Amino acid sequence: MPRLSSAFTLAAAATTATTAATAAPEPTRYDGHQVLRLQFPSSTAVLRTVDACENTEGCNMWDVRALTADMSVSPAAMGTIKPAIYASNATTQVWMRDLQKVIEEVAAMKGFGLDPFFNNYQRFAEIQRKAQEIATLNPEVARYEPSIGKSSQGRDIFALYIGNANPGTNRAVYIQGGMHAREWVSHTTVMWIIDQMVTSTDPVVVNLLRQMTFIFVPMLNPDGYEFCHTNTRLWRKSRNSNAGSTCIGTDLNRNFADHWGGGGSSPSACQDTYRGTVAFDTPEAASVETLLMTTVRNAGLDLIAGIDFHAYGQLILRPYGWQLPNAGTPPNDAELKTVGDRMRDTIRTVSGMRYTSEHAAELYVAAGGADDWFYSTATNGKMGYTIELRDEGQYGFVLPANQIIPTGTEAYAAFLELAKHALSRP
Ligand code: 0X9
Ligand code: ZN
Repeated sequence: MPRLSSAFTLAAAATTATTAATAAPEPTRYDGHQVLRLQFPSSTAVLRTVDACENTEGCNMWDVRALTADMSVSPAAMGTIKPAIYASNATTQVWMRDLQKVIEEVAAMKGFGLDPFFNNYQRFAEIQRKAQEIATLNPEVARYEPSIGKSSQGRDIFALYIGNANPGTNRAVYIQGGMHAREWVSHTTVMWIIDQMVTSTDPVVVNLLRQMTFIFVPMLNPDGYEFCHTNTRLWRKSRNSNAGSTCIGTDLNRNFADHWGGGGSSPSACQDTYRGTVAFDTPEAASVETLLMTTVRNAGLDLIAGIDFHAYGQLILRPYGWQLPNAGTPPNDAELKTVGDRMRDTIRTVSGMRYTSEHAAELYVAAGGADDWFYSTATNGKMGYTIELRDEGQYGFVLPANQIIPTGTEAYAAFLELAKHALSRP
């Protein structure tokens, strides 16, 4: 199957990526924006149309695959995008006719779980409060770390350490969510995994907590997340200002120090895949570097794996993300594939949902990602994954809150497979 090999950059829709720091905080509306799934006859046709979207105000790339692309298009942008779609011989499915209406409808689709926290998407302060509460209620297994660093707007990036203070081994696993602001189910999933682990009576989980340390950062990009709530639902990046540009933010998943600056990362501050001026020039990504390279190591912990939760697409992605597998795979690709496939199979058993297990670059090449850095550097060649959670595009980034618990439940099962492997691997 043809694969996208050249770099793509998610669109800098004027409404989402070029808002100046000083602009009045008018919430972005998406009235009449259509969300399209395009099916292309060739990968060059995909790239041409992605290009057209990127260069058109009001067009926003949601997802790109080998022969499909999802994008939202404003009524004004349609005049430019339609001819580009026809020229590329793509077939079009309209997944949403009016994104604004969908956002409003979805706001009413709350969950029905016992804990109201997981029945809706909560704001930063509430998620922070909940993380503190979990540590307070479970002092024997959990410790709240108020700040591993501050975001560019000064919010604390909090962490939770879970496991025995006196572990049977010094092995550790790192789990993060919320790097991309609009991928709200990634924040909730990390919180769900924490909540399930600390309350579990399952001997397997109790043993994992006795033997290992788990370090969770549920919200790596608090500024972007809050901005989604107050202004622009589809915001992706962080919220730092950029020297010499009026455009805001960095794609934190292009800001890590593994093949930084390579394919699929943009040098332009106005793009949604802007990589920053140098690796770790964002306080958010730098806080992960300090946590894993200094704090965790100084604590004598041996990091075995890092997982980075995202949405959407239902994918278990393993390294490399910076180069295609035909150009080379990690020396322990067989191990990474075995565990990735196991996570996929577990999800299918637990919820019936279909996830795909593959190399990250098979989705598209994108360098400077956290997963590659977890793999190569933070774990020194052991394990790194990106998990793209629900759904397959039906709601995409605006996944209804009644899917928070089902998504968390399947991801928790997958995570336990990785945790068990991290404990038992030689
Ligand atoms: O592009 C990304 O950062 C991830 N997809 S998302 O739609 N959540 O933005 C995929 C990252 C996969 N990993 C690497 N390419 N390293
Ligand atoms: Zn993401």
